[in-house]
Order: sequence, then structure tokens, then C-alpha cells
Amino acid sequence: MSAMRFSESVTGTIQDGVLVVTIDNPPVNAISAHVRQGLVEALDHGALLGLVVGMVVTGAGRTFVGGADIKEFGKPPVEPTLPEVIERVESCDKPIVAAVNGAALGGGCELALACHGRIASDMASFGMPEVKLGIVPGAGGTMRLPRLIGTIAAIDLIGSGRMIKAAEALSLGLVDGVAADHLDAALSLVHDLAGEPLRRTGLLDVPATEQAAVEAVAKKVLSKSRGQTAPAEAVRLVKTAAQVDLKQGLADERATFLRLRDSTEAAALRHVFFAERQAGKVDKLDGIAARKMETVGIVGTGLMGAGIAVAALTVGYRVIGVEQTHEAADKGRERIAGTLDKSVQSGRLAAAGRDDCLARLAVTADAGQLAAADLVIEAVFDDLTVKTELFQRLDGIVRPDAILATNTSYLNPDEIAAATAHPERVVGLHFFSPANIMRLVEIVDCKATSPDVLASALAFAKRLGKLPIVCGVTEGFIGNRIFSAYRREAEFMVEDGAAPHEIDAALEAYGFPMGIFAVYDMAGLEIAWARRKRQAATRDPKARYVEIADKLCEAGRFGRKAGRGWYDYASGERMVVPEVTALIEAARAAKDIEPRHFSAEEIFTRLLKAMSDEGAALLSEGIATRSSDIDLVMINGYGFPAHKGGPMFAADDRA
Ligand code: T1G
Repeated sequence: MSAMRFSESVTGTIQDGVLVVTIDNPPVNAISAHVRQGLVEALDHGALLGLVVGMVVTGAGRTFVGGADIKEFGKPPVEPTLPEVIERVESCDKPIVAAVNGAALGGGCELALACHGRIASDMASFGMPEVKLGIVPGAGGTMRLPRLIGTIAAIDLIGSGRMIKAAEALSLGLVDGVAADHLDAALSLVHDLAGEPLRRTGLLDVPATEQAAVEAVAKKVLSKSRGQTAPAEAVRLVKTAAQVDLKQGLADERATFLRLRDSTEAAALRHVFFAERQAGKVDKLDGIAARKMETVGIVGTGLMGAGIAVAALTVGYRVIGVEQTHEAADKGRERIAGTLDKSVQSGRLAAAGRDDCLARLAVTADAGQLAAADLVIEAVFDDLTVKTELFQRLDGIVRPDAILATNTSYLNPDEIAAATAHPERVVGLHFFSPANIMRLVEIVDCKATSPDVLASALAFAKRLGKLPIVCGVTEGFIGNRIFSAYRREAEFMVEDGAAPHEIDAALEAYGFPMGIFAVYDMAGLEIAWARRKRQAATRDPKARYVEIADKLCEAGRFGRKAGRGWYDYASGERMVVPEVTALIEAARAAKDIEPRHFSAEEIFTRLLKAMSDEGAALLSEGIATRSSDIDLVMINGYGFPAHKGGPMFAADDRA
């Protein structure tokens, strides 16, 4: 029988006496209004339902349903709402089975929950990621999921927003089966259910659970949700599922969802969601193909080089690590193997994958082996002479079509590129340590970088699973330049009367995992000190300069590793100590500064302004393409809380 069309994105065919309804709303089968209307149309075809034993709902392509249509949020609701559709599915008098062909997320998972049975393909995944958007499930997820898999598992999934694969879904009881041919299995399940009393998820009782175990999983899940509202609300709702009747629970959930959907936290997280999907798009690269790359050379296998090597090995590249001596090469290989072991221990890499990675790794003192590399990344000491001499050597080793990438944090990649015979093949790849874990990579589009080299660098970063942000050449690129700006502002305030721990407290109250002075101590003060000494001769004598950090270094206070910096760390915890307070007071006195009090509000307002002003300068100079890129850099590289949207979003929101 030819396909029936219920709406622009929902079609049906009758197979083996079952009405198979397919949702086809690219790119992720989001439940837009026309999807909801099509599903109700399919259910309304009573005649058809009279002709068939039941229904199967499935998705076209590789996603089952990627959730409600986030792009519809904030627009006037269009009937039927998703809860109305869910209610129609669950109360249908014929069996409806979900054939979950791919990701069933948010509303997609809720749609599957409302069905009377669920069959997953091997490629299926499930998740309730609403809290990652600053909201809670809004179509029955908090009430139905605990009825199916129990309160503890439901708190874990809904409170964390994590995704699970088909096998875990089966073990939890979220699906009735996993089948390579999930559609056939779903058709069979419809026939098995036909004529039997239907298991309506919403009418099941929530399995009894030990309160202590519930509180333990709630505590664990919420420990990771610093300062956010949605996770706590989601956990509260799941807990109440066992205490209230379905109607009451659904009403509470819907009211909570609508309230949170209009919150600043939700707007910020939606901003981040769409920003991440814009990040890797560069207009000038439309139609430019990336080069095929399978072998990556990495010069320098210290902490950064080893991290980059593991990131590349994990996704299938061959890696050639190069060191200056055989001994250093052996140490580099050990470091990479050790990092791979940690990836296995943390579950980021399957045990079998470790040996496969090592089989694709060579670490050598023979730089000539880089002749086989498609891309060579330098991760050597951040010194201009060292890097330019290395690139000149590489010119005579690598193939003419090989790409050279510098991982420099502060040097000018244009100067490094100018040292080579082919500057057009040089690009910046600024990884953040540890490079195998941190998602952020700043891709520096140098003056001479050719478009296909830039496109290849972007493709490489995406294959590594990184969040690539393209930027122009400026000292510190996007992240470090903004970090320097708000570090300066923080030091101005210390010189004017604020204590470092007051500034750190203001940042941590806003949602940063660690205040700037604690971060400073963690990173170590000596590198910045060395850079300031190099720049002393060219510093603008009229510009305000705070000497406190220099005085700390002169006193041997180099940070956490030295046991003391802005704070003391003798007990392991950071301690405010009189020696630093006295040093700060002396610096103020030397400039006849009468210290004054700063409120937490004033502190954060000034720091946010310093970040957003520098961001605005980066945009006006053309270094950053879009303000949302700046937000992503500060969120993913410098601890800016995602649920505040980033400095540009937050500054707009306060304006
Ligand atoms: N709504 C609208 N657009 C979406 C979307 C969604 N739910 N999900 C993705 N897109 C767009 C995305 O912006 C991009 O657009 C394109 O699809 C490809 O996305 C009632 C209220 C499904 C795992 O949070 O996790 O349901 O850039 O690059 O890598 O309780 O998309 O091409 O223009 O990410 O293959 C809950 C969000 C919603 C899932 C696919 N659902 N999406 O990953 O593609 S709230 C989510 C994802 C909800 C209910 C509540 C991923 C994916 P463009 P992509 P991908």
C-alpha cells in the first residue's frame, strides 16, 4: 500500500497488519508542530486503526526523535502540545510500539515512554538532556521514567542529562528488546500485545525504593550542577512521582517546565547549544575541501604533546612523535601510554582500543620520519627562536603538501610562518591542557594560511571531537587575551583595596569553579612573570601597572606547586596569609593608595565588563568571528559558567 501522508513530516504505511508511522523531520526529527499534528492525524485515522492490529512509531534517518523543537521555545504554543500527543498515544486502545532507530532524546524519549512497548536498534540511544538546556522534561518524563526504570535510575538520567546506549536501556528495563532489525521486532511485538491488556506506563506504580539510596543518587547528581536550578527541580519532580497521582505529577512537571523554559538560565543554555553548532562554520570555507589526513606528526611529547597524541590516536590517526633524543623519545612514549591507560580507566577509551592506539604510535628521535606525516603539530617550548628554527628544519623534511601547525599560546604565529618557505601551509592549533580531555581548540587563521589548510585544521579538530573556534592573530588569541584583561582588572581592584579571596569568592559565587587568583596559583606565576619581564622594555609607561604579582615571585611565591603564591597551601587547602596581605598593603602604600571596600556585586560587575569589553574589541578587530564564539571560549577554556551563557551573553543580559 502506498504511503499515507498525515503531515509534511509524518507518513504511514501498513505492514503486516500494522500501521507503521514514520517521523521524517530533518535534521534530527525534532517534534515540531507539524510532527505533533501528523501523529494525532495518524491516531485519528480510526478507520485505519480499525483495519490494523496496532501501530509502530519510528524515525527516518539515523535519529529516532531528537526532542522537542528547541527553535519553537519562546514562540506561542501551537496545538496539539506534546503532552496532548503523549496522552493520546498512551491511552490508545490498540498497541503502539516505538521502533527506536537512533537517538531518542527529551521529548523523543517521552514519546517512546508513552508507547506500550519499545524495541531499540543497536544504534539507538536514550536520554533526557533537558537540564542541559536549563529546563526539566515537559511531557511526562519525570513521571513515567521512574515508573519504568525506578526512581534511582530516573534521577541519574534526568538529573544528569546523560545519554545511554541500547544495551544499558535494556538492562534498565527502558526497552523490551534490542534487535538488529528493530522494525521487524517491533511489528512482532505489536502482534504479541494485540488483544492483551496494554501496559500503560503512566498507570504503573513507581517501584518502591530505599529513601537513603534515593538521597544518595540525588546528592551525587546534584553535586555536579553548580549553581543551576533545573537539575534540582528535575530531581524533585522524579522523587514526587512516587508520592502523587499521575495527573497531579504531570501538572507540577508542566508548570515547572514552562517556568524554567522562560528563565535566563534556559535562555543562556539554549544560546550555548546553538553557539556550539555555529562555532565551526566559516563562510569563506564554503566549497573548500579539507585535505585527507591520516598521519599526524607531533614534535614534543611533553604534557601537551602527549595529550594531543592521545586525542589523535583515540580517533584513529597514526601518530609519529618526535623528540630530540632517544631517551626523551622513550619517555614520551611512556607518557602517551600512561595517558592512554588513564583514558581506559576513566572509560573514555575501551581496553581493546589501547593496544590498537599503541600499534599506530611511533615515538622517535629521527625527525626524518615526519616525511610520512600529513600534518605536523609542534608542541615544543614556547620560545620564538625554538619554534622558528624547528619550522625551518621541518621545511626540509615534510612533504610539500604537509600542513605545519603551531600550538603556541602567546607567540605570533605569523612570525613563525614567515620563517618557512611555505607560510601558506602554517596554521595555529592552540590546544588547552590536558589536550586529550579539554574540548576547546583555538584555530588560528594566520595571515598567510591558505583556505584549504584552515579547512583541514577545522576538520582535524572536529574529528578529534573538539570544539574548534577560529580566530585571527593577536597576543593570547581570544581566551588568553580576555583572561589577561580581567586578570588586570582584578589586580587593579586588589591594589585599590579588594582582597584576592574576596575577588575569588565573587567569581565562585557567580558560578566559576575557581576564582582567578586560585587559578593563577594553579597555573603558576613564573611564566607570566617571565613574560612581563620580557615586555618591560616596551611597556607603556603611562599605563597602570600593578607590581604585586612580581613581588610575590620575587618572594618565591610561585603558586600552588611551590606551596605558596597568592595563597598558602601548606594544609592542601588555600589559606589567606599575613605575608601576602602585608605585601599587598606595602604595594598600596608605595602608591599612596587609600584602600577601599569592594562589594561582591561591584567586583563581578567590573570583571564581567573587562571580559566583555575585551570581547567587543576582539570582534571589532576581526579577531573573533562572532560574540557567541567568545562565550564558548570562556566557558570551555576558562570556567565561565555555561548556565550564564558566557561573558558576551551575560553582559547583554545585564545591560
Ligand atoms: N530542536 C531543534 N533543532 C535541533 C534540535 C532540537 N531538539 N537538536 C538538534 N537541532 C539542530 C541543531 O541546531 C543543528 O542545526 C542540527 O539540528 C544538527 O544538530 C518536551 C522540552 C540529536 C544528538 O536537547 O543532542 O525535548 O546547525 O549538529 O551532532 O521534555 O543535535 O544544522 O542548523 O547537534 O548529529 C531535548 C539536542 C529538547 C537534544 C544530534 N533534546 N540535540 O547530534 O547534530 S527539549 C535535546 C542533540 C525537550 C521535552 C523537552 C543533537 C543530536 P544546524 P547537531 P548531531
